[in-house]
Amino acid sequence: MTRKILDVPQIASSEITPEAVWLNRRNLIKAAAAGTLATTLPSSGFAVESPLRPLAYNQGECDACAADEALTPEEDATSYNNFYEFGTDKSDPAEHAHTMSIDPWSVQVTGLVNKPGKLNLEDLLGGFDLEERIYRFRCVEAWSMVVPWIGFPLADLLRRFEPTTDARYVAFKTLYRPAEMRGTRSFTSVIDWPYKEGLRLDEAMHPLTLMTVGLYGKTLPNQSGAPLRLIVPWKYGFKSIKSIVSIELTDKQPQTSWQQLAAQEYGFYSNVNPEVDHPRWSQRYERRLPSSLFKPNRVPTQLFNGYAEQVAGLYENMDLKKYY
Ligand SMILES: Nc1nc2c(c(=O)[nH]1)N[C@H]1C(S)=C(S)[C@@H](COP(=O)(O)O)O[C@H]1N2
Ligand SMILES: [Mo]
Repeated sequence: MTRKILDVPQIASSEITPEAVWLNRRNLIKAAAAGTLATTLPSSGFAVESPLRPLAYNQGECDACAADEALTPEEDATSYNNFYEFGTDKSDPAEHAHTMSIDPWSVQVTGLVNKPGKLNLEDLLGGFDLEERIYRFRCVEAWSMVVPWIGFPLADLLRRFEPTTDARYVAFKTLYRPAEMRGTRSFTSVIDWPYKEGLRLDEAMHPLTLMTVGLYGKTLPNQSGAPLRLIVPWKYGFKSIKSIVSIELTDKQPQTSWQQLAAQEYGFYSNVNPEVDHPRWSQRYERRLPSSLFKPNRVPTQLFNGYAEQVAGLYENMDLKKYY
């Protein structure tokens, strides 16, 4: 698949269904005639590739950032994905996630907060100081990448809603819109939708925990979790929930999708740890993308994915084998 770097609305005709090609062409012709190109692209219901917008950001202050490691090429990071709402093959999200409409978008912030409320797309892209953070990202399936994410600390968001003194955990939910998510309609779909994740409040408030709105200088493509996803760099990738619509502060540890599916394999903490194997495979090494059969690019996995200095204190008296 070829990706296009877009800063003006364009249609990648190779990636959309024939109906959408037709519809978009019709709209483009109408728009060109009316001189209102940007506002007449349909915003919901049809397969439209969202234009990626360039973002203004600062270089993140982050001694832990993986700036000395080679970045994974953007093409790999955005064509080899997990986003089960669009299918279970690695190529499914890049192929099908364009069917999700992300504008308008809103995120509800509820539960144990003094000021419950919501944020819309403009608030997310314009209401916070954005910074770039180059992080290692390690999937539980033992592949990994190095990505320049753009976002803001989750702590900045949570503080605006004022968590109460009873709040202990943060529960997240992904958009669930079956009409736009073919994977959720599939007979082979195993997840009890919507996709759910959670963090302890101190993990959520940690400065490395990033609310992410972009990568490689631009807004997130849909397959990467547009318009807003979590990135928790010291945990396995499935904790980094995509396309978030709900954030709820709670006093009880929330149920997560992967725990619900197989609690003995996927724990609530899911900290990257080469000493704690998955019941069905070792976690000692990882395949750094791009990785192929002939050039696997195997690198040793690090405790807390290399962020131990920053985050080990969160788990001081905990048995990491028990709380996997
Ligand atoms: N809503 C949702 N979020 C999700 C997933 C998913 O299937 N649905 N997959 C997770 C997994 S297993 C991983 S490894 C990362 C993958 O992120 P990436 O595709 O940007 O590499 O997203 C995580 N977030
Ligand atoms: Mo993953």
